[in-house]
Amino acid sequence: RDHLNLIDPPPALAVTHSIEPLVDPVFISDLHLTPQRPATMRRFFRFMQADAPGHRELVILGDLFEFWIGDDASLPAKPVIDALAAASTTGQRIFLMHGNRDPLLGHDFAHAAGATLLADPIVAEVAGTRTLLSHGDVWCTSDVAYQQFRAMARSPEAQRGFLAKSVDERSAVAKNARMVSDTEKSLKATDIMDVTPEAISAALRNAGVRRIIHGHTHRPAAHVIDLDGTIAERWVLPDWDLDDAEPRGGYLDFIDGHPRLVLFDD
Ligand code: LP5
Ligand code: MN
Repeated sequence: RDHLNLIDPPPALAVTHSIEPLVDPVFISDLHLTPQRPATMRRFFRFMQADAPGHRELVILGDLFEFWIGDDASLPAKPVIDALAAASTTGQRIFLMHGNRDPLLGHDFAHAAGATLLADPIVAEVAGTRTLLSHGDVWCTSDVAYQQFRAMARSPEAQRGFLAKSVDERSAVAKNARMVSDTEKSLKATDIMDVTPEAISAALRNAGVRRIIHGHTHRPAAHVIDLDGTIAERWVLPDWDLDDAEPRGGYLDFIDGHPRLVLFDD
């Protein structure tokens, strides 16, 4: 295994940049799965049994886990990996994008789960429409401190360095980073933690598409945008927390080619 880790590309480089059309996908993101949130865990397993199987593809747009410190420390996630692997065995295609909490999800995880790691952002044909998919954090361009952290966390060199540390050491660093992040967020104005209209317009123009689907901001919505006199859409996925005082979660799928945002009411 140690030998494999030396020759595997770091997660930042292990991603796929182009995929076959998604015919009837369901999208989720920001589940932040951890044994510390058992109701959220249970809802994920129920989703995998009851909601996901009706779809040809499952697309996870980042932050599946509360945090991920490397595939060699994946034991606590075994039930999650098994649920994904079971779905992929039935023929469902599973796609996984990195989030800011789990940029270290790697080849071993993807292989065990039967999933394909996606570049962020990526353009794909989704239910008949060319669509730009992203976790969404890259478009939070007003959050300068975060963008600096992001550049570091996504760099192959920093990832190699972090993965070379012991599991205990990585775990301590990650827990500390989570605490720092929660403190910093409480001090930031909420609007700097959203995507900026400039970044979204530029991304749409760049990709030559009129539809975006992303997560990260935890502000589920369907936005209509005026892009150079044409109409574009931005669909935002909800985060999941069924253990919170305000339980929430949900997914996005398609009815006759039209996106539909489903928010859990239980
Ligand atoms: O995650 P969330 O929702 O709290 O807030 C995010 C931004 N914060 C982060 C930090 C993550 O939570 C930390 C996760 C740990 C992952 C472990 C593996 C990583 C390995 C990297 C390998 C090289 O993403 C937050 C945004 C918010 O979204 C809204 O967009 O505002 O940004 C910050 O809080 C960033 C801070 O301003 C500065 C950075 C804090 C971390 C500093 C710790 C240094 C140790 C880093 C080593 C891992
Ligand atoms: Mn996120």
